[in-house]
Formats: sequence, C-alpha cells, structure tokens
Amino acid sequence: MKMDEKLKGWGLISDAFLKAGVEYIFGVPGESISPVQYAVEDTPIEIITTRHEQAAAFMAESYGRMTGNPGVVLVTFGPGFTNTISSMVNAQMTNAPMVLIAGAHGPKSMDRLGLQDMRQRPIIDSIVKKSFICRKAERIPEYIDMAFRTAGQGRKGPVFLELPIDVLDGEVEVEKVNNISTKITSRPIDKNDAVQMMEMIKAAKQPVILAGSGTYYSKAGPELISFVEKTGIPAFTIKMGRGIIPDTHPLCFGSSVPTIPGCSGMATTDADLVILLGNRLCLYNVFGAFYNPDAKIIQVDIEPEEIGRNKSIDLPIFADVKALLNECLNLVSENDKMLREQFKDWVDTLSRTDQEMKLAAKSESLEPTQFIHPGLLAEKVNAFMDKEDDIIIADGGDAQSWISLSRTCKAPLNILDSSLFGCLGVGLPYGASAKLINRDRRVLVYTGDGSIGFNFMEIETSIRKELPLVVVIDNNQKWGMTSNSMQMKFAHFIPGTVEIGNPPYHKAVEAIGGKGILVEKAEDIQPALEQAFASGITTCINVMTDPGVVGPGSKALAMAELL
Ligand SMILES: Cc1ncc(C[n+]2csc(CCOP(=O)(O)OP(=O)(O)O)c2C)c(N)n1
Repeated sequence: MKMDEKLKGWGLISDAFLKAGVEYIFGVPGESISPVQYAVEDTPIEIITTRHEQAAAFMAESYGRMTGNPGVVLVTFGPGFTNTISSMVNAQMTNAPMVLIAGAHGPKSMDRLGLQDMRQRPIIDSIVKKSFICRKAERIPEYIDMAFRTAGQGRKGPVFLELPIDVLDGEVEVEKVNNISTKITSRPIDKNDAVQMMEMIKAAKQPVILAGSGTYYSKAGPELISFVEKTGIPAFTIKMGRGIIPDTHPLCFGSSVPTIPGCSGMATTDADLVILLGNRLCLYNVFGAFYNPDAKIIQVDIEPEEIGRNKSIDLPIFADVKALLNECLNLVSENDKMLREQFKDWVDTLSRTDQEMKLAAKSESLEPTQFIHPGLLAEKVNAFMDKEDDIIIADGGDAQSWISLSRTCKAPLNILDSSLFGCLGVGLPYGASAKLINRDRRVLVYTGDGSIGFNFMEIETSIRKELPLVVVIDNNQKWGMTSNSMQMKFAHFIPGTVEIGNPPYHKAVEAIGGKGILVEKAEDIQPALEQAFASGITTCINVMTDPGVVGPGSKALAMAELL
C-alpha cells in the first residue's frame, strides 16, 4: 500500500486471520473475494486453489476435523457459494470446525440484477452453527474473531461469514477498529458427575464404553486408555473416535457398529451399563434400538442438546470427555484392581465371541470368485497400510463399507470418511488435506468407481500442490450400493440407471500427470500398492472387482430400513 493510501477493510484481514491461527485458505478464486487473497499475499498463510468449491469446502471440513482448529474456505458470491452447500451440510453433521467466507454484493450494488447477486444467508442459516454478515469495514477483525470462536468452541461446527465488496473495499476509520481476540481453554466438568459415574460402574457387572468423535475432539485418548486399563471396562470406538484406543489393545474390540463382525452387537445387547463418551445415538449405533432394555445408560457430551436423543439417559453428563475422565481417574486409583476382577468374566466372554465371529466372517468374505472380491481388496489394503500413522480416506457406498469393516485402527485418523451425511465425493479432497497436514505419512484414498467421479479433477490439485496420494478404486462398474438396494427392495434395478461403464480411470490419471495401474488379479494388488507409494506421485490403482457381490453397507442399510 502507498503511504497516502487510506486503509481499506481488507487490510485488516491478515492480522485477524493470523490471530485466529489460520494456516491455509481453500477455495476457487472469484472477483468478489480477491481482496481477501491479496490480504494474505505476504503472510505465511497459504492459498490452496481447488477445481471445484465443493472440494475446497471438503478440504476445509476435513482439515477442521483432523486438527480440531477451524478450516477456512473462501468462495466468490453466487455459484461459488452455492457449490459449497453439500460440504457445509456434511460439516454440520460431523461437527467440523470450519469457517466459510463468501463475498457478496453490498449496499452499492445489491438487488440491481448484477452478476451473481443472491441472498446467501437464508440458504446457509439452517445449515451452519451461526451465520454473520459484516457490514462495516472497521468491524472486520471483530467478525473474524467471532466466526472462529464460534466454530472452534463448545460443540464445534461450521460458521458462515459474508464479507460484502463494499465492506472489503471500504475505508477504515482506524480509531474505531476493535481488535479483539479470545481463546477459550477451560473444559466444562462437574466433579459430582464423576462421582455418580463411578458409583454406577461399581454397581455394574457388564459395562461397556462406546467412544465417539467427541473423544477425539477433546483429545481424550491417553485418559481413555488409562481409564480402561485401570477399571477393566471393555471399549469400542466409532467415527473420529476410531483408534483413540487401539483395536489391538486387549480391552478394545474395535468398531462399535453392531453389524460389523465381532462382539459389538452382543456387547450392547448384553451390557448392563452403556457409557457413551462423545458419541451421539444415531444410525451408526442403530439409534440404540438393540441395547439391553434393562441397561443403565450414561451419556457424556459437550452439547446438552445431544444428550437423550433417541433414548432416555440414566446419567446425563454435560461435560468435556477429557475433563470427566481425568476426574474419574482421580477416583479410581484405590480400588482399580477390584473393578478389573469384577469385569474379568465379561471381558473373557467378549473376547471369545469376538474371535469366533471374526473368524466366521473372514472365511465368508474370502470365498473365491472369478473377479477380485471387494472384501479381499479391502483386507489386502488394510494389511498393507499397517503403520500406526497410515491414513486411509474412505469414499463410496459399499466400497467405503468394505474398507471400514476391514480396517484395523491403531491410532486416530487410520480411517476417515464423510460420516452421517453419506456424501459421495469426499475422497480426493479429504486425501489432499490429509496429506497437506501430514506430509510424512502415507495417505491412501479408497473409493468406489462412482464416487471418484464427483471430484475427479482434484487429482490435478494433488499433483499441482505436490500432495501425492495413492487412490485405490474398487471398480465394480456401477453405483453398487444403489443397485443393491434397488435389487433388495424392488427385486430388480432399472437397466441403464446404475451401470456407469468402465472408463480407464488409471489412464485418465496418467493423462493429468500422475501414474496409473490396472489390477485384474488379486495377487497384483500388493505389488501395485508398493509401486504406487514408491513412485512419490499421485497414483491411481484401478482394481476390477466383482459386480455381483452385495457389500456390508448395503446389507446394513436394508436392516436399518426395517426398524
Ligand atoms: C452425493 C451423493 N449422491 C448420491 C448418493 C446415493 N448413493 C449412495 S451409495 C451410491 C453408490 C456409490 O457407488 P460407488 O461409489 O461406485 O461405490 P459402490 O457402492 O459401488 O461400492 C449412491 C449413488 C450419495 N450418497 N451421495
């Protein structure tokens, strides 16, 4: 800026962003938001340009989920904004901390049938945790602080901030700027809740812990492991909670999804005490419908609104999971041995059932067919991605369910998917942001052939930004889960509606500048994975799988429909 130039609204942005801890801005450029890009030009903040705003918003959403700090997506007004809607709903469902910033027409130009003019706030209002419009240049820092505080505190979630052109370009009266910034670090907890929880545990014979995403967001992993070890209570994990206590831990039995082979179904039908830690009662636990009706339930959540959804809760605890577990740990140390003894038989029964059920399911999924069995592909990928810090991004219908079912989680982020909104197309954007913030870790995108199509050009983003991904396509040449559900409900699928052909995805990736490998035999899967990771560039492994197999996701959804 020249000396005689007046400070404009956008000149206040970089300081406010840096105070809020912004590292990256994801987006597609557009004239209404160029001033925001210029504002960060000479700062450490990096602008990551994608090929579609949906992908940029998925990158910000997954960044938010993985780091716990708000991801930022910056889009132009009108179509740039509307392209983010699916990702924003996904963020609402995953409670992802993120801030969507869009340009807008201001008082000078709005409502004149100008380019891309529309009312954005009414559309986004029902989706986000809160929406803001900044109407005065001097107030930009205040609004940025508000947006980030709202997104990142309490129950995290997506926030919308509209910065109209007139405000970005408006002259600032410097003495009126209110440069505020607050970071909240305290964690809500009532010690009496911990006392009551321990009393219920002591009265139980067959308790079970189900740890969800809230456990990950509150960074309660070490406390959870220590609590489980001291009390001897068996644990299961779900969603972002997967791996927070390793599946390989003797007291952890993997995913709590009841349809997954193992003892998770039995654990909840037989438990006399269910402890939900940062875990909403939703589709993934079949809304709690199969819990032992006589079981006592404790639900711990940072958001009171979630406690008691779908089921009455005997001990509702409004608290941060980490803070609560710390408090419980203070109470447990003297009589821990006694508790471990108390639950030993229960844990032994679960272990036996778990082994039996997993063995039975394994022999079923590996039965040879003339094509590669999708279950076998998932097992081979899981076995290959065996390092504690390996990341698998799962996308697709049955493809996603096969890899979720097979995945052994030794640490958080061993698997990440779109979660409850079930929005296809997250694979490549989630993969790119996972690699961006974990450059030294292996990142593999596991996707259906339908799902890869939604954001296919993000292959180019990963190559341009040097974020090498290994992309495994479970290619059954159709919208598999949809065709299965049609088949199960109507006894046939309408020809031409679910088949998607067999374009050479691996060659398309090569044409964009990556590497491509076609795999038609099971024995070629592992060498392809080795080559792909050794190449150091984004590689597509296009695996031809059996179109006749009905996956676990299709079966589980059909069961849920019956409820
Ligand atoms: C954005 C979006 N559009 C449509 C759907 C509905 N849908 C659910 S699963 C599925 C099929 C996915 O096919 P593919 O990615 O090839 O995986 P597959 O089930 O064949 O393994 C579809 C279309 C959805 N979940 N999300």
